Amino acid sequence: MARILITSALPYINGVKHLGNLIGSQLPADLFARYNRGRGNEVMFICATDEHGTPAELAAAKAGQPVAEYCAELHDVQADIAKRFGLSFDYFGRSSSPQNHRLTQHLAAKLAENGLIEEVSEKQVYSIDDGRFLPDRYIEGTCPNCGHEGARGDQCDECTKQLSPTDLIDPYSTVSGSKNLEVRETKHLFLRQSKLRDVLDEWISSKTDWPILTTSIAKKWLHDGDGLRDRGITRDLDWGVPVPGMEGKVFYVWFDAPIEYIGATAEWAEANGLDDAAWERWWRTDKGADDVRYVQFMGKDNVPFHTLSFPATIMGSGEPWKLVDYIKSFNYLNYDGGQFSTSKGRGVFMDQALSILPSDYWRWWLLSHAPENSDAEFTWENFQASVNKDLADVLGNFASRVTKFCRSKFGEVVPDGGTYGPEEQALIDTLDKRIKAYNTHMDDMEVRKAASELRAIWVAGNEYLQAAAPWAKFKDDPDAAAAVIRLSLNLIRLYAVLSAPFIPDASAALLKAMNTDDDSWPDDVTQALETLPAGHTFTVPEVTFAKITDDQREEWQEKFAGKRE
Ligand code: B3M
Ligand code: ZN
Repeated sequence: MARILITSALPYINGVKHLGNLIGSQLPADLFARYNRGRGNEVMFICATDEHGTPAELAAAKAGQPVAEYCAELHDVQADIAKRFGLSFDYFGRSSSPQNHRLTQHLAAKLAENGLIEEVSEKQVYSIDDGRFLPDRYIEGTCPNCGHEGARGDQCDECTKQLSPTDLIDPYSTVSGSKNLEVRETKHLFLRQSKLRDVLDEWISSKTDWPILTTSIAKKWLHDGDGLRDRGITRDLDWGVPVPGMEGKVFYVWFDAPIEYIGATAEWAEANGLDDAAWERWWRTDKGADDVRYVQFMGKDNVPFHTLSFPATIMGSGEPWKLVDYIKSFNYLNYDGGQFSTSKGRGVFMDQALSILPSDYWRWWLLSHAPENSDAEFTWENFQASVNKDLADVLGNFASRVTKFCRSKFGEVVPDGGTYGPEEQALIDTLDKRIKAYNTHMDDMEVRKAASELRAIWVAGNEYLQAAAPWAKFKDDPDAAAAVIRLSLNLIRLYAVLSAPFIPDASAALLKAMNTDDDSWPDDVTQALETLPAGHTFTVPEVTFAKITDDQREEWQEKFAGKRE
């Protein structure tokens, strides 16, 4: 049994996330967690809300709430929606937790001990009217690089140039709109990443099994321009992990957020009444984590921090913390010819998706169209066609035809009689080959290839049923019909087990209809197809997947075209 540690990029606390965020990290991470549990591996699946930084403070201010209250409320909202999407985290933590505060301050102290923290006096924009410094998203102005108005203090979304607040032309405070600003000296801590450039470069170069998307982004940051620069890790903000000895300063959100992967595991231990050893065995190679395989899931824009800054923090601490073994990064999902956008409220958001269809519909479409090697496009036409075909016409139809025919001829019981012939053996051989391919794609986190193999496994059953035609056999040879149905009922159970990582609710419903809790993974197909013996009772499942109608598709296309209400 392997030990698999899985973390998904932490969603920012501000607001409900859209489907593009979901498929970019949490959902594929859940697929991998469920698959590994299904294979009998020990899994620790961690995520949390990313609660610090200007996104949190600005959103709380907009909501007219104290930021701590806002974060507590939105954490619960996001946790509830994640649950309803079947995201099976072992723990969904909060980066504002005491555990993360402790760990962040501890690691910063270790970095300082090892000479990797430097106090730098730098110029920051101060708003006289707001009585505060304006870091990152507290200030906007015209981009000096491309002239885009509304560039942020940390980045211009138009030309993606990394900016500092003092770079902006004609800046204004996003808190009050005031232009009554001045540049003042302020002291900040810098992580001396440049001193770790070579060891990071060597580490990245050793990751020969990583997707090119991941390593190419890391190499770009390591070698472009003046290479990996020292990075400010503190901010003049009130909300965040306080910097010991520096009044009015907190750690930069991207310094503490990845540390929350560890923090949330410590939160999990506390929530389960376990001691530190319970979480340290996942994160400390001197305390049992040396045999752990650690896999991270994220969107490509998060790759730089996960391949450079966070490893720099871990390596620079000089302590035996677990480093990531594999990073699975994703491109973007676009929406109906444009971009999903949280700030512009464009696209389908997780709560809205669940209000119109069960999560399995979304899980299946998003995973089988995951933006792995290139951006992907959500269109309502494609969504309707894929779901209706794959889920309703193939999987759902197979389960319905087999169970209803059996009920009409033999009752709701696995029929006895008949033996398997060459057709059955041919099907078993096909399934054996395809299940082995499915396992390989899942082990390799090749999400689309795995989905395509699973769909082919469903199709194989339908083609077998069509060819075996038990309804025709029954007239002259009921025993032969019984053998086909007995195998097909067992195939429904097998489909439920294999499909669970993708569509957990439908899989559970099919297992329940088959009146079994045997969800053992099919290492031996012949044996797996004998799990439900003759005489085993079952019930005809409800309609597993109702089709999406054209009217529904048109209504939803209209409803989600514009700004989120
Ligand atoms: N909160 C997600 C984002 O950039 C960011 C990920 C943190 S993972 C430690 O949208
Ligand atoms: Zn620009």
